[in-house]
Amino acid sequence: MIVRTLQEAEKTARRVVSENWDSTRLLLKGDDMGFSFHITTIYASTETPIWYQNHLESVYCIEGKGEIETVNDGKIYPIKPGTLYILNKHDKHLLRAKTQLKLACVFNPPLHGKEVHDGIGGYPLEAEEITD
Ligand code: 9YT
Repeated sequence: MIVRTLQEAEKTARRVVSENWDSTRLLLKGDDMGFSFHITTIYASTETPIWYQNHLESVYCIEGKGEIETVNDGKIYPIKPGTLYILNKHDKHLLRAKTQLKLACVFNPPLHGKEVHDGIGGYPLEAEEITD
């Protein structure tokens, strides 16, 4: 059994900060669960290009207002509290935050810990682990 709190994890290397977001990675590859689980804050008035070619991700909105645009077909999906979006096709997309967004994110395969987006908005399969 493992128990962690967001409040404690935020004070450690589990909180990874990028240009448009920060993300506290509460459950990682090292926990051997087959997925990782993160609480992510997307900063207000930002647009982030994302393309997870190596990962599947589902994202549940806890707080805030925004939208996703899928790049291949130009479709726009509004995001509000209660919305779950599921990137089941490695969908290349733009994530727009109108206000600050709080998101709960699940990744398969799990992230190792220290990943930040590469040039096309994705993560490599290998990365430095957080082991605390
Ligand atoms: C929604 C999304 O993927 N945002 C980028 C950060 C990511 N959730 C992460 O690395 O935790």
